[in-house]
Amino acid sequence: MHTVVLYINASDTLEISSPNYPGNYSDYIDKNWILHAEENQKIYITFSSFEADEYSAYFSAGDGDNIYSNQFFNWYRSNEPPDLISTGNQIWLRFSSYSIPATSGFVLSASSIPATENLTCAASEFDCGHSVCINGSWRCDKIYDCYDGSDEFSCDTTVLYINVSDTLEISSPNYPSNSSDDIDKTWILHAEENQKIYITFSSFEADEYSAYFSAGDGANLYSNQFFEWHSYSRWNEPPDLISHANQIWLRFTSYWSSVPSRFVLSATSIPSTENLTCAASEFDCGHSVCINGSWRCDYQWDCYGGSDELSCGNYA
Ligand SMILES: [Ca+2]
Ligand SMILES: [Ca+2]
Repeated sequence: MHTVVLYINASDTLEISSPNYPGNYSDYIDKNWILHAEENQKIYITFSSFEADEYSAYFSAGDGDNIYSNQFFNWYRSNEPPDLISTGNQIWLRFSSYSIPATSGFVLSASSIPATENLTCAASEFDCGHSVCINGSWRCDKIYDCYDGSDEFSCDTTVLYINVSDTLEISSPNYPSNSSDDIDKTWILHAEENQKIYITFSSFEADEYSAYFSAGDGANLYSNQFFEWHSYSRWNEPPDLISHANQIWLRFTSYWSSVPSRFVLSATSIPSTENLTCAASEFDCGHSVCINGSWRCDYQWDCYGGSDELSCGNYA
């Protein structure tokens, strides 16, 4: 690893380019820059050129002077990267290549700006957070542009309402056929006040590499997650679930369509006073999730967070 440390005076701009620019960068580069501005300044990065093959190079950045810590950006598309702005007065940049390239790499400018300045995304842009604004047309294009992937979140979402005591049936896309290999589908279920949502699977088939199912409380996808299912040999036996309040989100992703990846579940609105109590033969994952007791301490994570594999002595 080759690291260059640079200092930028207030209002100054430095130009940084990939090794050998404008010639092609070579393979197996791992070059880092750590930029320091003065107190009460931030560092503003803007690219004037970026040509990197997605399979041959990778650009990343983060706050502070610890490479790999506080990362907020990565880029491996061969199109124009957005402007970046540090949170404090230090930023690290990294450019690595890992195969024979046919492209020239990048040129960027790093400017020291007052810490009071921020980037605000335009209406035509998507806000990745951390003052990173991408082209709005890159939202839901099945390519992850934001570091946290948020530009691809909630692109295929169905919102459903369940009346008191009613049951809805939800199945994977194309059921009973297998899901295609690029599904990322979410459902947000709402019950009435003082109700909860009870989920029970009547069918679940998937290979551990072909699909992933997760669930959480509330209507904010990816928040308050309490369940995931991708166990090695247990695809057909997910436990029942119950929400804490009157909303739950469910997510199903499918990566590989040549093996079965499909399910059917029922979602029922039940009084909020009801709970699941695990039987003596079951292990209690918490949050009313009860798994087969024989799955305790068997080296596979079945509970979300892996509580069934804690205190087993297996990893002592
Ligand atoms: Ca995208
Ligand atoms: Ca287990």
